[in-house]
Amino acid sequence: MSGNRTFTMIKPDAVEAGHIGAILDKITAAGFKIVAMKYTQLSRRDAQEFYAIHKERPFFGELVDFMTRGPIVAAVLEKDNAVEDFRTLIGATNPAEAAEGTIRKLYARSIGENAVHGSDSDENAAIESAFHFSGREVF
Ligand code: FUP
Repeated sequence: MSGNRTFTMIKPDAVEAGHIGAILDKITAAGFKIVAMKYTQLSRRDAQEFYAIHKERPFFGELVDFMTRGPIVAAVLEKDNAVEDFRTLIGATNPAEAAEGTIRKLYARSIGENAVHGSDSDENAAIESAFHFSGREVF
């Protein structure tokens, strides 16, 4: 089993569509405890830094436009094996390929506007959590 924390964002598409409550329900019903959470909006510089790994990809400009166009919910989640179990709960990046019952299958519109983020490793979970939260904001 790997680490017990991961980082998530409810993305602008899902916030706009009014899905914050339903998505948080799915997350807590799956056994994740919320140990930090905020309603916020990314600046262009924030989004460029957060997604720096994708900066050479053709979709980078659209990704930054999308992630900055409205508010998001950022949260740190705790559960045994958090990173892997949360990736299972959200489903594939492309909602067309996401398993039935996953958050992306239920709420995502497209590969670009895919409702939620989930860290892909323990190392990135720690980096992404520290990007959004100071130590005293995480419980
Ligand atoms: P994931 O880890 O499932 O969030 O997916 P990636 O890290 O591969 O991609 C990060 C974000 O880039 C996705 F959430 C949406 C965007 N993206 C696209 O817009 N097009 C693509 O082909 C791949 C990713």
